[in-house]
Amino acid sequence: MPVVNYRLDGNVAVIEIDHPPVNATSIEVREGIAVALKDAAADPVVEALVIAGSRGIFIAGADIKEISSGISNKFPTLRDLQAQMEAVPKPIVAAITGTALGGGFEIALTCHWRIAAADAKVGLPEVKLGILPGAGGTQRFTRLAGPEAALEAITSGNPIPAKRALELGLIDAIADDALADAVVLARTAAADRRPLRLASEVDDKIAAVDTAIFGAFRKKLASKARGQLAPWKIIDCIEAACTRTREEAFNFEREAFNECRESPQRKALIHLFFAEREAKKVPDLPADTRPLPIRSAAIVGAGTMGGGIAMNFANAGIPVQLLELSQEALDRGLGLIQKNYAASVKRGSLTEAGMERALSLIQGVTDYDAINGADIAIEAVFEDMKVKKDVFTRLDAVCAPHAILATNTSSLDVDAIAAVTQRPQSVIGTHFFSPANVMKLLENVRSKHSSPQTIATAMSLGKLLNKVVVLAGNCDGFIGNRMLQFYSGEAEFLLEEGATPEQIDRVMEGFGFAMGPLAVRDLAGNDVGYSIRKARKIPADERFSPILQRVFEAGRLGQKSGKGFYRYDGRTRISDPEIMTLIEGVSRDLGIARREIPDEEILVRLLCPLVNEGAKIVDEGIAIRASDIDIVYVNGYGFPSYKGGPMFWAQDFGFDKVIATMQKLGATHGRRWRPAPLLERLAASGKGWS
Ligand code: T1G
Repeated sequence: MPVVNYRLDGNVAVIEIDHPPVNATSIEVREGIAVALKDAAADPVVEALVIAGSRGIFIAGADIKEISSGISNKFPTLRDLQAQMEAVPKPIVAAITGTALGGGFEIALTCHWRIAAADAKVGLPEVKLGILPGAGGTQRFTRLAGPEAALEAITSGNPIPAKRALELGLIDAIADDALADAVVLARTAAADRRPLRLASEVDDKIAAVDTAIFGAFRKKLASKARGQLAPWKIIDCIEAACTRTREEAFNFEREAFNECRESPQRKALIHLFFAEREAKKVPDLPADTRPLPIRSAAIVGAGTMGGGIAMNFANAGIPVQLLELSQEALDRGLGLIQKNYAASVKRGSLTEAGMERALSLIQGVTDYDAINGADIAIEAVFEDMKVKKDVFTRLDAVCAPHAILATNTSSLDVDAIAAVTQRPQSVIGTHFFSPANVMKLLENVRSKHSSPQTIATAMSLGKLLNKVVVLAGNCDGFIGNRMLQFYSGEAEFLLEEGATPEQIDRVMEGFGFAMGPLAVRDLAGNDVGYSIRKARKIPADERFSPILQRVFEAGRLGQKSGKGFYRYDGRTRISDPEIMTLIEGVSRDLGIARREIPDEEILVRLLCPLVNEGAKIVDEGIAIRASDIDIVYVNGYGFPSYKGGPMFWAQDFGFDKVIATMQKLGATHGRRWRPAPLLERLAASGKGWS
């Protein structure tokens, strides 16, 4: 099947890309466009051209697989096509439907004019892949829309709705039928001999730019883009568009693109791009499994988690009931939801109308009978098995027979919860991360009873609620929290041996974590951490450090009590000599001679246990694939995305080095810390995770 179709509509040549699923510009597509452009340029009948995409999408960009393989560099590259387009002495109009992203939008920007459907979106998301627009995108976008708009749009990589694109001058019109209108515009431009408008020659928005905006933007981006390469290179390219000659600036972008493409960050982010899509796939579900449509939801528990989960459904336009037995608790929960929305409106990320619409979809109720119409009921009550079993007994009695009953538990046994119902096949874990209305990760947990439809429905919440979904098997801590106990446990062992909270957190934040493990402890609450720790069953030959218990018993609960592993002024952490007295007391009680611990040792001893437990989780089938674990850690635990996740990091670091580290830790900490058999098998075979 040809991936590029060519036809004449009167004197207009229509070049239509037809390369499922998203019309990515693979080598075949690029070759097809090159031939079509040549034919159209040479054909005297053809007086104008239109470029369009089939199946409701323009072009989603370069073929990402080709960036990794290097085929995107093969002639004709996107830049070769653009040179060919700019040499055609006939009007070329882009008909944009669906999405025009990355190289796709760069092709559209090289056309003389652009017409988009009202619901179309354009954008340059390359930064999300650790690269930057490599086909003139930083230049043409800046020339048409100005540097301020370019800085925001290209460093965020977010899609731009057609209406906003029109306001910015990135497209020329919005049409009900973009293709038909593009043909008319092309034909008219030819008939009127309209001067051909090349974005690469437009310069009114790059003249006399106050270059101070670039320094200011770098300052604004400092914390968000910490440790990354592409965002900073993008700013440099946009600055070049405003301060260098056209040729110099285009060449500057090319060099910057090549530098980003060769970086390990591009490999890590493209790994995550495909991993996120793989994670949605559950191989053992029958191919004909269809998710249950979710037209309404009920959330039991109006605390922080329950309220956040309810907001997800309201934001997706799905009516949701929030159940609390006490009116006072319900009012508190609804008040918190209102406050969260108001904060978004204040930040400008939500309109007043949007807030009103979302709030109108959330109904507070205090009676279980009120939720008998929900398609899914999600329990988000106190993390106690008895309480959860009571809730599920009641849900089972009142909810519609088809309804899915989900628990938001972060580590309790989903099989045990399902067992109290008459419908265990409809029970599943849907572990949201706090704050649930912000965090992208949804860790679904299948019980041994969960039916294929129940699993498929939970996985469909990803698209429905704009979440990144992963499916875990049922075990203590599922994927994320099961691994976390080794990461935070090792942090405390390092404190016993001589490290300080400041050093450990500095090392891990320097690696790229949003927060170091001790700062996270203080954020989550050391009372919460200690109660989870007390519930954990560990082998007799193992121990946890007593540090967490002592911190808890000293009333150092973390941010909520003003001190934990640090003292707090609001959310600002301040070193506290008292905590070192406590830690040194533990070292003394254990007879450990404290020593200087190198940063590198801290980094390796914290990451390897994560990887090791992750390998066991894959080996046991709790995670379907290693890349799912990367998705969990990047989207739920602040692991730096540009490092690809713990399992991706380990392949680069070396399985043999992970094994050596775990042999050492296993010798002192006990059986569960010894090297995972899967790691040893892979190291022996020289293979990667998959
Ligand atoms: N290349 C290859 N495969 C792609 C792809 C791409 N650009 N985009 C999507 N796919 C696959 C994806 O892996 C999945 O495969 C299927 O298509 C459906 O994707 C020079 C160099 C377009 C908004 O970053 O944002 O241009 O799992 O599940 O939810 O400057 O896909 O079915 O086997 O995401 O409807 C820049 C990336 C590239 C856009 C559609 N472009 N794609 O979302 O479907 S770099 C991007 C998306 C570049 C130039 C540079 C989304 C979408 P499978 P999906 P969706």
